[in-house]
Amino acid sequence: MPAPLVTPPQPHGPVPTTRQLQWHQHEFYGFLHFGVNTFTDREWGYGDEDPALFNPTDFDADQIASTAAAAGMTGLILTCKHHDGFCLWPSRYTQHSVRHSPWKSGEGDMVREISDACARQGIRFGAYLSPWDRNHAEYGRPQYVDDYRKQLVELTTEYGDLFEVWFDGANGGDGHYGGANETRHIDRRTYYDWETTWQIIRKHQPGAVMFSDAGPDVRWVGNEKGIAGDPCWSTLSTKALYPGFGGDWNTGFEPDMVNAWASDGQMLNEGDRGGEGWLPAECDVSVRPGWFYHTAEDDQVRTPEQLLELYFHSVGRGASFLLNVPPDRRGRWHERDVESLLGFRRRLDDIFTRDLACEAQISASQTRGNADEFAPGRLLDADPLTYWSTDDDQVSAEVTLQFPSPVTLNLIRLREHLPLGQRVDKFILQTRQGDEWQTFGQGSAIGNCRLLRGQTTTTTAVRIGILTGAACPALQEIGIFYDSDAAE
Ligand code: FUL
Repeated sequence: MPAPLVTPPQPHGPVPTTRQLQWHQHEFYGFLHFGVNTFTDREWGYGDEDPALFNPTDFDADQIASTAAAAGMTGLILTCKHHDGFCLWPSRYTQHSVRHSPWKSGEGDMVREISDACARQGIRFGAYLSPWDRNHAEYGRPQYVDDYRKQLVELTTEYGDLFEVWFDGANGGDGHYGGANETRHIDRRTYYDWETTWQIIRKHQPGAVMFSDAGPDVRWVGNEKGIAGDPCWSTLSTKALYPGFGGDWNTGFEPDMVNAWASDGQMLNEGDRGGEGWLPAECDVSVRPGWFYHTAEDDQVRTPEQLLELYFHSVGRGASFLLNVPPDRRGRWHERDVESLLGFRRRLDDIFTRDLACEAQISASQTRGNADEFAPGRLLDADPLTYWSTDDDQVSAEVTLQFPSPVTLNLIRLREHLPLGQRVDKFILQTRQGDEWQTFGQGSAIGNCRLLRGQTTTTTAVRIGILTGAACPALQEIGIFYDSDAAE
């Protein structure tokens, strides 16, 4: 007789869509701010810049993409158009583009070159298309929205698969606007009609997530410092961001981004346990003070150690780490930035290559239906489809790892099985010291990834206690590491 089938736990609360689940695996990827600002030394172009200014002297998409891959980035998001309106591809819907620059005699297409180089390096490509366009004569009127959508169609149909489409929130105000040189205000609630605009991406790039301050797929973390809240829930009270919305959250569509702007930064930073939507956070931050390259900032590049801190504060709290590394006037990543990126990657490798958990005997206070498919060994099999779980009424539970000989550790990683939602509220990590259990660390919220650093400890056993939760735990992974540099 075959053993009776043990049913998996029911999902708790909101759960990620397939595209969000795939995005969660990306964790660390790069941002490329490149355009006329690179050549004018500005952060926000006015829109009247001469396209002739754009002329990288030694552009090398492979230098950028191969360094990104070597640094552990899983993708690159390019500012195809920033607020100044200059398009890095020869868009049919503006004159303000690479077509009118001396670079490759107007025959160049930077979006093509970067997306192709990403494909060659086995990393993903994403597009940033600024809704605000300070060059476009029709900005503020219906014609511009039409052109904006056509540009989105170009980007989503002519450059292969995108993993993310990025909409920044800056909008309105003064600009060149085809020579009008005036201030134009838009009604944020209605002007872009985002619901219609987003359908373009859903239609042509169903696998791509869309980022804006409040989604629909990925939310802003509420600051540009690269720091997620502790805890940082992937769920959010989208109704608080969009009061009055009566739609269906499951479609992932929201009516507009307006209330996100007026929203509580803390809510974006920490999320909301009990929120109705799955809306995970992305931490965007630059490796330098500015988003665009400025020679004057060459000695202000973040160090590998600072990047590692950002990693712990973003990926380590269940969010993603979007690190901007701006190409310089040559059209390459500057040597100092490359050095930092590769140094950061070496640190990650040093820390994460040896997972001590794999050397332990693992047991649990309870296993769901005593079934092998939910056994604690699933925490160590590196398979994202498997997890340890307990019976429905066993919300508090614990897992113990027993080592054959003492190990030294100072970092523990936990992952929840996201298709079943965020279930754990509070957990504690302990190490065995003689006859006692000592607290190594504790926290609330696990989600995609939770990294907990603690005192360097030598021990023969580690215990993960799930103290409270909204439903029985479904833990996907535990990793135990030793960062020798942190121990010094
Ligand atoms: C903001 C923009 O205004 C900045 O220039 C930069 O692109 C940043 C990532 O997003 O909204």
